[in-house]
Amino acid sequence: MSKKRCDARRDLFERKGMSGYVQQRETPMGTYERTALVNVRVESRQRIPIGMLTLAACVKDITKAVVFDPDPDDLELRDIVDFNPDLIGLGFMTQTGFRAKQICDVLRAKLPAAKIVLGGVGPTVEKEAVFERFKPDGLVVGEGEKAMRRIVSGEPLESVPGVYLPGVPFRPAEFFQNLDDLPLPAYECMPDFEKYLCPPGGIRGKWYDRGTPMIMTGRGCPYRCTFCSSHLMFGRCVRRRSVASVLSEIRRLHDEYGVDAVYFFDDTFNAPPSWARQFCEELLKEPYRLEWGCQIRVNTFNAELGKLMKRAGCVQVDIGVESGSPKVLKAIHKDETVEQVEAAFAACHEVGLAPMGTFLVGCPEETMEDVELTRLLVRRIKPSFSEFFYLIPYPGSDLYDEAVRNGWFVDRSYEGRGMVDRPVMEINFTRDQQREIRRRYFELVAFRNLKGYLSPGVLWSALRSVRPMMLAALFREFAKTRNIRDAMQAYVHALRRYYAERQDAGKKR
Ligand code: B12
Ligand code: SF4
Repeated sequence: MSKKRCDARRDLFERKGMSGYVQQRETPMGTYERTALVNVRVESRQRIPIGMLTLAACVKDITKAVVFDPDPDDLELRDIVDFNPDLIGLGFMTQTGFRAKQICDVLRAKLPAAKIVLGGVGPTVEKEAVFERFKPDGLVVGEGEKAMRRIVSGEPLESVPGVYLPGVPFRPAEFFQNLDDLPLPAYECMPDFEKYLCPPGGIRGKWYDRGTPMIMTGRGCPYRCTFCSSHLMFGRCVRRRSVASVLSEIRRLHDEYGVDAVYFFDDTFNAPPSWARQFCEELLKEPYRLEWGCQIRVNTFNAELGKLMKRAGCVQVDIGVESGSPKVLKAIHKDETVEQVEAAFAACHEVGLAPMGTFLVGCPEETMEDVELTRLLVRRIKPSFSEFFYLIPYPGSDLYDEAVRNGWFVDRSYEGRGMVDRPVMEINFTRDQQREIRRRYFELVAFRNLKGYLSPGVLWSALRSVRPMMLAALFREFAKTRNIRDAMQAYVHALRRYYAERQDAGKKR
């Protein structure tokens, strides 16, 4: 490709911004004809890979971009190999690094001519180590859209801001100051996208025939929880899309895909609360009725906002409570108080929003007295749903440095999907003690959780959707693994397949 053509295209890109590039051209103009964007997943549960779809949207006019989301046990990667890409983008978290390496090795062997570029939070927080382990052609640190666009356009990797290459001076990635300049996720770049629009969806205790696709309304979080590494990707300053831009994404999902529920995966939906308020007011003016869930912080929430959210269709809010002990909240820099937690849950119950609480096990400074404080708090606030996680330090977070400094780690492999189910540090409690604490927490909320999931509406919808192939998948998996969780996942997999096939058949008719 001539330098002149490359420069001309770059000029255009600079002038028009990325949003000008949403049309898929017949003849791609980029250096790479076919780009495979591969989402790395270790769970059989599929969620729409919003990051990869946004990357695809930014390059699809200059390359044939296809987003793949291979199953964790797919070792052949036939779909990707058959696509025969000349550029492969692999996106992964620290947690999914081992599967990314597997995919990288398979694709290298089967597609030796293709260039491989890594990106996502995993490579971002450990660029040197990941580069050393994968030996890719390039590694993108931070937000990937602008860098990916430059790469596909044919710019030498070493001159692209955001690309890390050993021995080459590193320049941080350019990011979108105004998120409205980002194109909407390119669902059409995922061949089996319809498979992801499937019940029950991610809002607990609800059943949506088209699932609950994920929407990000902003990037960045101003808070400083020690266990979080989100700021390394999106910074500490919140950038919000305009309400109009978010509504256009919802409208598209509603009009083109029949979606009637979504989940907002922003780090904090109500930061700042003024944006959340404006969003609800505008959503209320839309002609359709949408149900939705989101993640909120308690220090910027009150009954008035809750009431408005409820009126605008919000049915569930997820709240990271973490602990009922002021001492522990302080140790993890949560910057919220137990009183604020109680007030927020009371407000949710008052206005009719189902609050889900997530809590941590094994925090710094946590003793049995603090565990007891958490148990008492759970009793008082009565979450509609509760989840309890072991505290896991991810590279790049303050907690990680603290854990290394203090020798708290007992398991640093980050491998396997069991990661989220096993303690990896011993601070004040042994691993067995942490397992016991978590078991007792779950005992405390078992009835409430069950009651929430087994609402008559959900049960009826679930029963109506049962098909022999799903039961067969469930029993087959249980016979193979003797693990009820794996069996349930196989069931959900079969359910998704069934819905996708039904939708395909519907389209053909
Ligand atoms: C949604 C989400 C999830 C969803 C996943 C949805 C999905 N489809 O993937 C669910 C709920 C499943 C999830 C689970 C977990 N998550 Co999570 N999750 C998030 C969250 C809130 C948003 C991710 C997202 O979609 N962002 C929006 C898109 C646009 O960003 P992105 O995906 O990062 O992609 C951009 C860049 O990374 C880059 N990029 C990505 N891939 C590629 C590839 C190439 C080639 C290039 C060039 C660029 C590039 O460009 C993209 C566009 O800018 C983030 C926090 C955050 N604010 O990002 C945490 C986060 C990613 N999760 C995190 C963690 C720890 C987890 C869990 C391990 C938690 C747990 N203990 O269970 C599990 C792991 C699940 C698993 N088994 O793999 C951590 C990751 C830390 C780390 N070092 O890896 C984060 C950062 C949150 C945190 N508190 O620190 N998560
Ligand atoms: S855990 Fe949530 S609130 Fe805390 S810093 Fe991370 S994104 Fe922000």
